[in-house]
Amino acid sequence: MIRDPFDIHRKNRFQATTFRGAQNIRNTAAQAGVGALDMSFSIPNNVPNFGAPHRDLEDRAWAAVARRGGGGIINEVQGRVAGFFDQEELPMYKDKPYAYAPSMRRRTWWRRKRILGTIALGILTLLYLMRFIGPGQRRKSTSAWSWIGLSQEKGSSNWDERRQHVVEAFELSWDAYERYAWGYDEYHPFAKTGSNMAPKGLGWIIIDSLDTMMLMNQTKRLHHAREWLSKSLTWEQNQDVNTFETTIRMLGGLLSAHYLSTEFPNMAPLEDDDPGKPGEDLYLEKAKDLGDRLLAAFDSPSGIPYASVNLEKFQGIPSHADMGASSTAEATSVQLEFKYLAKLTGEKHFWDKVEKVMEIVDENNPQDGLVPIYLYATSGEFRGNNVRLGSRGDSYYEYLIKQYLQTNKQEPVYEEMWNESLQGVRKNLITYTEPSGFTIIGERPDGLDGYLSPKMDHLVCFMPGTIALAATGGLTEAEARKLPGWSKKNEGDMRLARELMHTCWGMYKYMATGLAAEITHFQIANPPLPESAPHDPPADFDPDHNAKWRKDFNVKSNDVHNLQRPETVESLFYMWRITGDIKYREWGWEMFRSFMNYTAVEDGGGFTSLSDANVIPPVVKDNMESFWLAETLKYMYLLFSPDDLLPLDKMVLNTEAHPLPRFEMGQMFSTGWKRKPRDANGKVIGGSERPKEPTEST
Ligand code: DMJ
Repeated sequence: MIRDPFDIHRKNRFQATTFRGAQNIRNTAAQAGVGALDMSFSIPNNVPNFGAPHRDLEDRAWAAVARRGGGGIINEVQGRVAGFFDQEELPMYKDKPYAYAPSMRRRTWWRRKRILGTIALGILTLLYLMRFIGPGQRRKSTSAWSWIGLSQEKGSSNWDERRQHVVEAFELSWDAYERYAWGYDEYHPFAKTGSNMAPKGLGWIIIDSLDTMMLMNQTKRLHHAREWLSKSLTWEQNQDVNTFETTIRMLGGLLSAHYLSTEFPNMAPLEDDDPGKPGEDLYLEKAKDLGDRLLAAFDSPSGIPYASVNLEKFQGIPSHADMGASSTAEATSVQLEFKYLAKLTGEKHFWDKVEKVMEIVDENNPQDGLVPIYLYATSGEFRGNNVRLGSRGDSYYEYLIKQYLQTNKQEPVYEEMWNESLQGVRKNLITYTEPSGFTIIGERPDGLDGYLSPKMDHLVCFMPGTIALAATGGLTEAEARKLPGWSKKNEGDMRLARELMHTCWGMYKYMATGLAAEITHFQIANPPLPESAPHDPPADFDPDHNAKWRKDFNVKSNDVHNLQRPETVESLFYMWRITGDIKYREWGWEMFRSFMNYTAVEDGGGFTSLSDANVIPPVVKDNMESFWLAETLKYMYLLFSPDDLLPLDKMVLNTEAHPLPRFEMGQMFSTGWKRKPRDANGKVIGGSERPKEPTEST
């Protein structure tokens, strides 16, 4: 039976029984035996910022501990995967000619140290020799893809089968996590261990995966996850967490699980979440409890959220770096989640707090709609002039258009801001590469009057899909073209989306493993070509290593890691749905094959990030990001699914790929602010009275 998540009667009942404010919930938790923890953790050092690719120190650390491929990376996964976890023994992929012996596995530091001297020479010799062994010689040459039934012929694609192979990859990843690191926040597939980000864990991987399991109809696995949620998950922990990451992954994951399980109860159906059953509102109760705690981050002098929040103390904590400033993208990419929570619970303060952030940002009057990447929670002012659509900037733009869509296009202010920003991107950040003319979105580290840095984080590759989504509102291009409002601007936006998609795909084609680097640099003219310049890049990427197109691309040694990121396949999914061009599906399939080829871990370890994706065999990083399950595999699955699964004109996916419904604002909600009028120079008339933050050089 389909239940209306906005059913007023049910909502009131839910509020009355469950939502009596944070303190009551804490009491309830205490009565239920979910006591507060006294353990204190040194944070936020152990709270990772997964969004920041500019972690040079960490990159060097990875390089220092990295092992050359093989030890855990199988060059090609073989043997059928589906169902093997039902067996007593995990498959060992024994038929793989591993480049690395088990002795290359990660060891305890003291043991490594002790043996390092004696084996260093041997390893170096081995690595040296490996350079002369072609990948083909390290692979089993036949039936390398038998387990996914791959046809090498392009014409014989069976998308249902391909989709099923994505499910198998999910099952392999999940079952490895379940076996080796159940309940932990982080999973290290190579070491086959887990680690926590809070004393009792935050459910980082479990919660981020809930809706993927629903979509893939993983009833048994979902049941286990729910059991963990109901028995082990508590937010009552003396732990600082990153406000944004916890919102998009945990709050977003719980809310989308609530949405899918109520709106589409046939997806991985469970009995205990049926109406009237004890687990009926489990996801929502956990979401509400978490939302109350996270909201403390907004108790700053300006209303801009602090970078972190202590869950138990309901206390916001400024960033320990960046002069205490928050990341702009982080402060402005929590709105979808809190607005939906407000709609579900009827608690308007969730809405008001996150909406206020948008007003403050706009009052700063970002030049050409492009925001510097830091924002002070104290004064509400930007810090520095660094503008980019990569880390710390990215999802500000994404959430402008998605906020417009979430409330069924009833809040034109966000569409206006999106259009202004996209125009600003065209004017200030778009240029073309040399000699082949690929379209890129560069960065302006010294502000819009400074130089254009021709680099793109992989994170920027959310843009092609988001531009297409904004141009059509989630309809297909063919449908949107028939609407009266369709204009030359929409045509231009779709062209830009296609060009950027092509460049993002080039970032994959450039790499030895076929998996994109964290950051790609480009060759451009001096001065950079303007957006209006003619450009005509090759349609195909010639595989010849000396092909001309490769001259336009460059990946630096610090940037060769691949963190299983989703942005490109995310855009491929939108581009496929919106344009219907089969090539986007084919590219997605090729990407999936590369992940299977180069990131699978032996002994049923699942899949891992890479420290170096530009050598074969690759260097492993020994970490599975939660967004591998939440986003990358989900977008693969959606890309190969029929188009009516999660229709794009009915929902929005948050920046962690958690689907949330579009909804009417109704009587209770409205846009609580207006843009200040600008003068002829674009300056806000009657600007903010907030005190000035001391300036510093950045
Ligand atoms: C995800 O957590 C989100 O997509 C976020 O907006 C950016 N970084 C990661 C994935 O790369």
